Amino acid sequence: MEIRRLELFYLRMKLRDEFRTSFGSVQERPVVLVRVEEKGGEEGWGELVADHGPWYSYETYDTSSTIIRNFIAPIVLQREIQDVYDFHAAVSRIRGYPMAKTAVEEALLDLYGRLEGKSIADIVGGVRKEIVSGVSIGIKRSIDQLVSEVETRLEEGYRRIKIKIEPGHDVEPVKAIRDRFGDIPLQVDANGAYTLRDMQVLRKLDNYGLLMIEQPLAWDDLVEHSILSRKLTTPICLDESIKTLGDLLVAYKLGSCEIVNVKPARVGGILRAKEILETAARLGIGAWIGGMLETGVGRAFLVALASHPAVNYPNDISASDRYWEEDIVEPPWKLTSNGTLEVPRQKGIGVEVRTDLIEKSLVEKWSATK
Ligand code: OSB
Ligand code: MG
Repeated sequence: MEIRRLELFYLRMKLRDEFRTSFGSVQERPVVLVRVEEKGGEEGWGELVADHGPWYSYETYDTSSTIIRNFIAPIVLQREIQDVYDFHAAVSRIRGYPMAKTAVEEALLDLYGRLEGKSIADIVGGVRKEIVSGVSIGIKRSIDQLVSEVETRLEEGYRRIKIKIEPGHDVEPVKAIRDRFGDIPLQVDANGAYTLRDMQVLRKLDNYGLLMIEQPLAWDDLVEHSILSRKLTTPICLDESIKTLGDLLVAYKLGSCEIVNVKPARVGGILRAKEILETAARLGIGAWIGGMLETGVGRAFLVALASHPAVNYPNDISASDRYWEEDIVEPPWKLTSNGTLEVPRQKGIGVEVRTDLIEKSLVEKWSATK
């Protein structure tokens, strides 16, 4: 693949509702889309999911897009990238910045798929026709508001509910949801907000038959999670703590988690995510695909990964209208009557990128040519 142009589109997209986690709140997401174009004119699209601030990880849309501009784009434009494995080898000199690498890798994969007539699901070894869609619900102003949102999402057909928790907002909301909706598939995500000193609360949460507790302890910890995991019956799922395949192997040896939330942007790419899925399956670790409030572009890659046979829990991949008034892809991602999303089999990401809508939210554009 001879890439002749790499472009970044900086957009500002308003979320339909505020999304609050233990590490902060988002109302408007800075979206950076990557477009690559090869010498024959074919294109590929990817998405940078880094947020305004270094809260979920150290990456921000600003620092990571600078890494793309100054270091990744020159690599892609100056040497011939044979395939996406070649891209990974070439960018391995850059330490860290998995979100920046993922954004460009996605664009190259989409391009490769379009050139070869393969879907992203084909490329990652996906086998399912549809994937199970769960929904992630942020921290609300009141328990009533939360319960009413859960009701709406269940009516829409979502197959599993995840709520965000933090100290002071944990047992009470879980109890309220159980009291109102009974034994629905329910899990919680703390984004690292607790410590082992919070055992009392964590033990209480353990009594609610949750599918899992996601990232209860520090974002970079594996040891304390292994201690906690021995004290709880609810499975521990790790998100932030698993940044590489090596982390997953250490977590396995230590017994830090029973389940892993696989996000391509956190582990440095779609192919890295595929490796982690395959290893999780081999080790008997449960797996599902997480999200980062993606637009329809990033969502396409999540759907493709979720069609992998190693995925055995519902995913944080909701329909476009859960976050966006108007998504930037056609067709937008739609929930089926089964609470699933269909896996496209057309070449590349399988949805059209609406450049007219990109223009509407565009703040800045950057491009580099060979
Ligand atoms: O921890 O899974 C998380 C969103 C932004 C940052 C971190 C997380 C999330 C979500 C939302 O939970 C998942 C989604 O619907 O995209
Ligand atoms: Mg999480």
